[in-house]
Amino acid sequence: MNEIIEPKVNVEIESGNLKGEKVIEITKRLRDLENIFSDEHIRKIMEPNTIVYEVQAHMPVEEGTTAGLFFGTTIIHPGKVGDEYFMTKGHLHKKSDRAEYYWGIEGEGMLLLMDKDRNTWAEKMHKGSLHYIDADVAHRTVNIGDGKLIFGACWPSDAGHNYDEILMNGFSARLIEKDGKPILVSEWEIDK
Ligand code: M6P
Ligand code: ZN
Repeated sequence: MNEIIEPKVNVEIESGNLKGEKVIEITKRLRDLENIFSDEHIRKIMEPNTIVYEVQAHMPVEEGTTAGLFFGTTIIHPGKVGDEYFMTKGHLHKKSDRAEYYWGIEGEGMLLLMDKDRNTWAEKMHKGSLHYIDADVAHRTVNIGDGKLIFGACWPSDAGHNYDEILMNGFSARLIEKDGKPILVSEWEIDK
């Protein structure tokens, strides 16, 4: 039968907000982000319910399904733990040959990328910036602005998340604020 139907899900282009079927929502608060920021002592004395970031994802197939795609929007709130900007946990993909796209929707940010040899670099994110994240490159997003950082993402449904490597060894560099500006500092340069 020929049928014309409404879309099952909508993305508000200006905000990235997703509404409709099969959209999941995740909120990460300071209390969920143990050992992510450099200064655990400061994180622990901050209000644990503070929202650091929120993720919405349209997951039309079950996670792990081959040949499907997921589409997400992430909002990182402005803030810092000490002099380190609010950021995502960061991950590699469980399937190390799966790539991903990110694009900037609102705000000012940085995409922190780290290759297999632990070389870390940062790409500026802003409205309209497009980022192709190569397979096997660890990725984390950082809000360096005064307002929300909102970005979109699209990744294969069988990519999966590997958080262990980052939790254990971190990225080899961190984005911190110095004299009111973001700088990328190597892990060994940060005094604890
Ligand atoms: C993007 C995608 C998601 C990821 C989210 C938050 O939306 O890459 O897969 O979950 O950012 O990042 P993380 O999982 O590292 O906290
Ligand atoms: Zn990813």
